[in-house]
Amino acid sequence: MTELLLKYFRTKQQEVQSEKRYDTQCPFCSMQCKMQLLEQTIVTRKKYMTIGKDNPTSEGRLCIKGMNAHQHALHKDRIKYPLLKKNGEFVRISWEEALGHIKENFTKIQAEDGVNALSVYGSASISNEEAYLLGKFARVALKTKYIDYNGRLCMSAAASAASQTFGMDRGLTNSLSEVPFTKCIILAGTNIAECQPTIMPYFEQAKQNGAYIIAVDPRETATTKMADLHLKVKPGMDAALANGLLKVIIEGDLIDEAFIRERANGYKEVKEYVTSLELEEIAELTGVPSDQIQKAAAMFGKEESGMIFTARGVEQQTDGSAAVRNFLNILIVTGKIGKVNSGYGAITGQGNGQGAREHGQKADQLPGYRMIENEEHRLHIAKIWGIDETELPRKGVSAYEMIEKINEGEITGMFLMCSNPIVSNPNANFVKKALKKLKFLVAVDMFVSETARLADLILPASSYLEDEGTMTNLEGRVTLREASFSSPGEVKHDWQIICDIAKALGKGEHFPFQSANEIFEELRVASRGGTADYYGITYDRLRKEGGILWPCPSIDHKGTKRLFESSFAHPDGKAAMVVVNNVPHVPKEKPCTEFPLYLTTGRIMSHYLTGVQTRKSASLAARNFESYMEIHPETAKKYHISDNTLVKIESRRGSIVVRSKWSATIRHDTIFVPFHWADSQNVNRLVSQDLDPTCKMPGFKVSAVKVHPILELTSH
Ligand SMILES: Nc1nc2c(c(=O)[nH]1)N[C@H]1C(S)=C(S)[C@@H](COP(=O)(O)OP(=O)(O)OC[C@H]3O[C@@H](n4cnc5c(=O)[nH]c(N)nc54)[C@H](O)[C@@H]3O)O[C@H]1N2
Ligand SMILES: Nc1nc2c(c(=O)[nH]1)N[C@H]1C(S)=C(S)[C@@H](COP(=O)(O)OP(=O)(O)OC[C@H]3O[C@@H](n4cnc5c(=O)[nH]c(N)nc54)[C@H](O)[C@@H]3O)O[C@H]1N2
Ligand code: SF4
Ligand SMILES: [Mo]
Repeated sequence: MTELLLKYFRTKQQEVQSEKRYDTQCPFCSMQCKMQLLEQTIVTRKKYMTIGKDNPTSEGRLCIKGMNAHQHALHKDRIKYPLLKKNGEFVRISWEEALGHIKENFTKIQAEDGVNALSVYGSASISNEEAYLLGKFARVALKTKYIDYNGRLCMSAAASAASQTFGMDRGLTNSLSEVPFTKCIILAGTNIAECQPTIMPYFEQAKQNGAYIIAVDPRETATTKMADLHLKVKPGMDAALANGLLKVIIEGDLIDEAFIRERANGYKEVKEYVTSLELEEIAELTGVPSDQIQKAAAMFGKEESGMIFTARGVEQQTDGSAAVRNFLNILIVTGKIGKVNSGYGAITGQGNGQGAREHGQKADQLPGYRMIENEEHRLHIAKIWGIDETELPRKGVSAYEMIEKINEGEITGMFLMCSNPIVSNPNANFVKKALKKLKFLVAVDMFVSETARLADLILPASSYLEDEGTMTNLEGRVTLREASFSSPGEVKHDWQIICDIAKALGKGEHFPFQSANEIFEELRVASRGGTADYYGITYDRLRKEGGILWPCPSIDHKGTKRLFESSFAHPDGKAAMVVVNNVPHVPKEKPCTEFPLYLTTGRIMSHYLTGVQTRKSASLAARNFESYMEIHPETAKKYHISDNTLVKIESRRGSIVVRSKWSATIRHDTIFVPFHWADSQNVNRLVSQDLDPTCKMPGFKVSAVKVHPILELTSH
């Protein structure tokens, strides 16, 4: 395929004056496909194309987003200079002026409203070096406890579940190379075919090798089509479904008794609870017929090996972390973890969704997956940062809770790097109103995103083509993203911006870095001895070895492909099973007379997150230029909605207008809307602010809504 494309690219070879190649990695999902940008100069014009490069994870494959990523990076709308809002308009200013404004406003806010009145909102789309530095910047340069990041909306449920059950959280417990050889796979709330397309051959090979695949999703997707059995669960009922599977496995004696005895705590309580449940009640609760629950449990239980993968369908729930823990219970009772071809995978989302949750951007975290409330951890990091432990702030609050604190006036300034929270946070109307109350908002972005539009100052950041650094992919494999393309205008790397601001605030001595590698050298040492130990990883090694799976505690350590082979990461070495109640602690919104349908949200192949980047790409935007609502034709008829017509969707929080798309394969009681569009198509205007009490994940996947056709409304 790549060869064919190259041939096409080179048809007018005689006219080509020069060709350059730039090594990089895709800026989008957690596969972190390695790629190259080809640049040809033809007379006075430059022509670009992106091709895949071989590597152990994506093996040279690219999906359409990767192939077209250069279209946004090279787009004319890139911000090239610092922009200051004056009388409602953005005007170009110099970096010196921008830093002066930041110093003046940050100092004033902290003097007037207290040190914690400044907040930092980070991202899992920045490199490990930048994520590490942002955490250090908040604690050392700003001295604020308020820092959190967009990964809170993404990986927090899976991360908290794995930490609680296994004692540590790395997305995949096994490397992808084992997937083709496993015998049974559960794909729960994950649409890998559209969200990590280059992963698919691992699963297709498994199927060819005879694996039985079970998918759990309220609608049919390109992923569920691959499955042998599709459990069309009612949105939000995965925890109860897992109880059903556990009940059949335990009562059918499909358990691994020796494994449970030697390697786990809490089995007795789980057994007691699930055996007290009625399978028919679970079928009723989950909408999955009991014979299908029995079949899925029997297939998973009887095979010698098996893997369970979860993603945001299970996790973005107000009981997301408990639901994941219940799927982990299934792995433990069947002994399918810590073994060859058996294990768990939380399919990571963003490019650095793994690494960015390990090095201190989270409200309660320090580098190396250390905890900010742990005295030993505080001492270790304070020493490396050259400050007294007492100067290190304590833990702050989660992303959405920071926005609540802005609304309450406790936080009055924000430094936002690489995220678009008014589109991505739940209860979007409220979020916009709250952010408008800030005295000073700085947004660091490549574009004037919907959130950057509200900022007082926008700082221009470099793209994946320009910014070197390490990213940790969904396997837990640390990779080095090379970058040699030069940045446009006065654009700077995120890490340079952080260092420059620290310097302007008089904290330059703690931020003397001249390259990403220098930051990585400090990160290595900071992570040493922590759960996510990167000490043995160096840029040299990454260049030679093409990626290393953490933990990697010493230079001569090969990295860790499979976790938990002899023990789990809790002090007693055992996994902690937990009883997960069918009825969650935080009640979920249920359809009622006024709001009769479930709304669930998610992604489509051609767009990425809030769409700021992919909506700029002509090729990607052409595939889907507007949002839509997937609805069952029978449900649509009930509400007088024809196919391909504009509809208004309303919840208790707000309303949006999108186009209808009939689909006979979605549940009758559920509609689906992707979240890649903003303003009147921003589906987060509908989603509730309720959070999972354990990990503070919003419930993006369940809201109660009503739908009306626009035409019928206006004809009244
Ligand atoms: N094309 C594309 N790829 C992406 C992204 C993107 O925006 N676009 N984003 C990246 C990021 S950051 C992330 S986090 C990942 C997300 O990857 P996924 O989690 O796979 O993506 P989603 O579409 O959010 O949700 C997955 C599936 O969950 C289903 N679902 C909805 N509600 C429920 C439920 O209650 N239970 C169950 N079992 N399933 C449910 C949806 O129908 C959907 O098919 O993708 C990454 N890759
Ligand atoms: N309803 C609903 N809402 C959801 C979800 C859902 O499934 N349903 N999923 C949630 C999930 S999983 C996620 S991950 C979040 C993501 O939510 P966001 O973080 O808000 O999404 P992005 O669109 O990635 O925003 C990134 C911004 O940073 C800019 N940017 C890109 N690269 C760089 C860079 O290198 N440096 C800088 N400084 N800026 C850069 C982009 O232009 C863009 O404006 O959304 C969440 N929201
Ligand atoms: S979006 Fe994901 S699968 Fe597609 S090319 Fe980029 S990293 Fe690879
Ligand atoms: Mo995500």
